Amino acid sequence: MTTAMTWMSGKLRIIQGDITTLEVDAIVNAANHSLMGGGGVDGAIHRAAGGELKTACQDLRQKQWPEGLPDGEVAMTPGFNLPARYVIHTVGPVYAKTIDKSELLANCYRKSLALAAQQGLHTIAFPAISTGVYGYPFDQASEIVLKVMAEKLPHGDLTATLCFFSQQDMDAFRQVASRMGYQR
Ligand code: AR6
Repeated sequence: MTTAMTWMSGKLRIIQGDITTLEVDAIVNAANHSLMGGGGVDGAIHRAAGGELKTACQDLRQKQWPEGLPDGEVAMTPGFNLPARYVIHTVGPVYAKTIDKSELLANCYRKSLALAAQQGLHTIAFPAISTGVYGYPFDQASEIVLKVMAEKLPHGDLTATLCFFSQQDMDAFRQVASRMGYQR
């Protein structure tokens, strides 16, 4: 894992690594509507958390989201075998060139932060939601993330980590932040 970099008075940090190894209050899962697991970071989180996570997700589906978790919504479970205490599951939008889905992606971040704050948590880590299988252009997604963090982090008690799976993504994010004028 490379050294972390921070913005926003240390409240936003970025690292390169595997989100399933992070000892934070909550990690965010880039899930799908079914909440039943999948590939990418979703698959990694389910594997690392163990089978109890799927049972907890089935329970959420039955009791709260019988039609599936909509885009931009969030739902929380324990972290089970993960070092993180909780998993906040969210569904990023599938990218479409002709439809502006930026608010849906922003909502994944906004609502995760709000839920974490509401639960009294202090540390939360996000993967790069929607930028894998769901095809959201990485730079556009990064701009959205930075705007939400700049809007929300100053007002609360939360420290957010953006966990990038590749060094290339981490470098690209850093460039977007500098282009947008964020000072480290
Ligand atoms: N730690 C951190 N980041 C990771 C990890 C990991 N262990 N594994 C992958 N990534 P994706 P999406 C990065 O495709 O685009 C699933 O099948 C990855 O490199 O996981 O929101 C779900 O079930 C990329 O940068 O999520 C949905 O069906 C980022 O995580 C669908 O994929 C997101 O890539 C969701 O697609």
